[in-house]
Amino acid sequence: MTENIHACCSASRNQVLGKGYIDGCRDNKSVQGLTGEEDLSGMILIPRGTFLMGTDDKEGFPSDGEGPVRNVTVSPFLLDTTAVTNEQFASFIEATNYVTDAERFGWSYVFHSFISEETGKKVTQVASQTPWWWVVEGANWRHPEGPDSHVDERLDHPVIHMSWHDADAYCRWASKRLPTEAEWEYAARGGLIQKRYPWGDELKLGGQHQCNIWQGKFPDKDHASDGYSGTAPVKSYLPNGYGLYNMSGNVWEWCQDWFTPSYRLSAESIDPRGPSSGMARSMRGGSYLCHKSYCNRYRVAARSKNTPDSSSGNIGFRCAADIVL
Ligand SMILES: [Ca+2]
Repeated sequence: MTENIHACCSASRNQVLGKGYIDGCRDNKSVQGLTGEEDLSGMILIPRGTFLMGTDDKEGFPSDGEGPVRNVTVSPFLLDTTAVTNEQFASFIEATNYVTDAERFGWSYVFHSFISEETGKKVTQVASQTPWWWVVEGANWRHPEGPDSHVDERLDHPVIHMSWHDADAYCRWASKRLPTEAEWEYAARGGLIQKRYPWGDELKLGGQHQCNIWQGKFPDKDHASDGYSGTAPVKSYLPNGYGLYNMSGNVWEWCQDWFTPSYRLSAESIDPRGPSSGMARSMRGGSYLCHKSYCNRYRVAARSKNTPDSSSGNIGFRCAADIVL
């Protein structure tokens, strides 16, 4: 698989078009181990190790910079066992009165099928390359589908509509940091070697879904046979070998690194931290919108990116931390 269809993952703030563009798209048929015990802060020790990072999988996207497979050594660190939840993020807001980028801009991208009829009537703009992302005024972490929605019933779901700035601010408040891409991938693999997913090479195990992605024809109908349309609680499905939940699917997770497809070719082999500058930050893990027919970036080696001020209803994060000796 060599086609780069990056834009499906999420949209950037600078990709807004008039909503009338949607009508022109509706007829487009091509749119288609050794782990520490979890500590009191919900983190777990990921041990030092050298692993085979990246993939040359035929299902991968070489133009994303997934390959070549190379040896990378990662120092021990702590990682949240789950994505940061709405409940956790609410504590941060209560303590700091932080204003997220979605609130500052006054809008965020919401997937079209989750928008109420009332809110939809007010939508006038969509993302240019991904018209299923509608610009919803008043959409933010607390109101994920717009002003007439609320997270009250989803406190154990991952917080969404997170920009990289928001994720970084939360991490700093919590005396943590975002994981590097190398840390994220090493942890996601859960001790397995060059497997496609955190649990192995097959998408289902014994016919059972292992993650929250899309089933059906994207972007029209999600059959949600994995149990969820939209986000799932952060401890849904079985954890991987390191005790980490939902490293595939559910929500994209911001990483610390700036993104370039070529960095891997010159990266150091011990604790690579990404390029020194860039236009977009890396994201990992895929989301509830990913589907094999369109964007199979719920593989552990898959990569995506977005500008650090962008947010949408499928972007969250989890925190890492250094080990203090
Ligand atoms: Ca699903």
